[in-house]
Amino acid sequence: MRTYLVTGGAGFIGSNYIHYMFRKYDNEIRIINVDALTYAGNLENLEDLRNRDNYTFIKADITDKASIEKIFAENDIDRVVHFAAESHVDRSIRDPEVFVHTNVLGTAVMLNAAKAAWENPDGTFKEDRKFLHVSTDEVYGSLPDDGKSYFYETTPYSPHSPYSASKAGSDLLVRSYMDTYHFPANITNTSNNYGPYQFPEKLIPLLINNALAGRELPVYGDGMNIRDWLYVDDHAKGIDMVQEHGRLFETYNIGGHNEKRNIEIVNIVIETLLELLPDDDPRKKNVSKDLIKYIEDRKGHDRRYAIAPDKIKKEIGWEPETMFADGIKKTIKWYLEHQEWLSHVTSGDYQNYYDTMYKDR
Ligand code: NAD
Ligand code: TDX
Repeated sequence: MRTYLVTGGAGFIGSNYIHYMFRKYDNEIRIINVDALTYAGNLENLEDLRNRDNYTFIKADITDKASIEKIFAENDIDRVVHFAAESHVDRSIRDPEVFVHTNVLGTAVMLNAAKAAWENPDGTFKEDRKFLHVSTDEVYGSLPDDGKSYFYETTPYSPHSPYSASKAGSDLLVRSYMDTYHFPANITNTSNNYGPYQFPEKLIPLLINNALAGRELPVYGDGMNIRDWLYVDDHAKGIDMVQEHGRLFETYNIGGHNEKRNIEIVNIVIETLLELLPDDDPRKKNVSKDLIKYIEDRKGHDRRYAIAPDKIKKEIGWEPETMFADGIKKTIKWYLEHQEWLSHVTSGDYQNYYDTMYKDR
C-alpha cells in the first residue's frame, strides 16, 4: 500500500485533493496529512475522514525540522504532495516575512527530510519515491491583455508580489534539488482554483459570503484583471496524473482556457445566487448588483494570468473537465448548503482581518 505524506491538507486545495484521492483509491492508499492549522487550515474540511483506518492527521509545522524528520522516520513514505503554504496575495503585501518563512524555509525542510529518508548510501534514491511541489502560475508574472499570450513551462520567472516571489523561491529550491542531487520530484504551476472549502478571503467565496449578508462586493481597480479559473477537483486529478504518469524532474502547468475578468466573476456570482436561492430564503433580498463597490487597486496587481496546458495534455492526457458554468453552480450550491462552515471560518480572526484589509479603500 502506497503511503502519501500530504502537507497543508486541511486547507482549500489540500482537503479537496485528499477527498479526491480517497474517492479514487479508497483503501489502496494511506494518507498522512501534516498541517499546522493556521487561520487557513480547518479540520472541519476533513471531518468525514476521521474514522478511516488509512487516514492520519498530524498537527505539525513544516518549518519545524525535528517534527518533519520524525514523521519520515516513523513512516515509510512513498509520495510527498506539498501544498502547505501561506497563499493569500493581499496578506503577503501586508506581512511578507511569514510567506518567506513558511513557503521558502518550509519547502527546504520538506525537501531535506525527504532526501534524507529516501537517499541510498551511494547517493541514488530508493525506488518509486516521488515528491510533488504544488505551485502557482503567479511565478511567471503578468501577461498583456491581448488574449493570445500564455504561460508555458518555459516562461521566465517574474514574480511581483511577496507571495509569488516566495513561491518562486520554493520552486527554485525544488529545481536545485533535482539538478544537484537528482532528487525525484515534479513541480506543478496552477492557475486560480475555485470550489468547496475555499477560505472567504479569496475572491469567489468572499463574494458569496458578502452578497448573502448584503455587504459590499469590493472590486479592486477597474475590475478588468483576468484570471484563469480551474475547478479544484480538476486540479486534484491533474496532480495525481502528473505524479503517476508525468516524467520525473519536469514541471507541468495545470489550467486552461477559462479566462474571466474579475467583474465578470462578480456578475456571474450574483446571477447564480439569485438563480439558486429560493424566493422564500431571507438571504435572497440581500443579493444585488448594487452591492458592487470599486475600491483602491491591489498594489502591484498582475493584469492577466492564462495557462496553455499543451504539455500536460500532450504528455499525460489531462484536460480541465468542469465547465465554468457547472463548476460555479456546484461551488455556490456548496456554500449555500454549508452556511455553518462559513460562519465558523468567518467568526473571530477573520472579522479583524476583513476590517483592517478593506478599511479606507
Ligand atoms: P490554503 O491557504 O487554503 O491552505 C494552506 C494550508 O497550509 C492550510 O491548511 C494551512 O494551515 C497550512 N499551512 C500553512 N502554513 C503551514 C506550516 N508552516 N506548516 C504546516 N502547514 C501550514 O491554500 P490553498 O489555496 O489550498 O493552496 C495550496 C497550495 O496550492 C499552496 O502551495 C498555493 O501556493 C498553491 N496554489 C493555490 C492556488 C489557488 O488558487 N488557491 C493556485 C495555484 C497554486
Ligand atoms: O476582494 C477582492 N476583490 C478583488 O477584486 C479580492 C479578494 C480579490 N480581488 C481580485 C484580485 C485578483 O485579480 O480578484 C482576483 C482574484 O483574487 P484572489 O482570489 O485573491 O486570487 P489571486 O490573487 O489571483 O491568487 C490566487 O490564485 C493563485 C490564490 O490566492 C493564490 O494562492 C494562487 O497561487
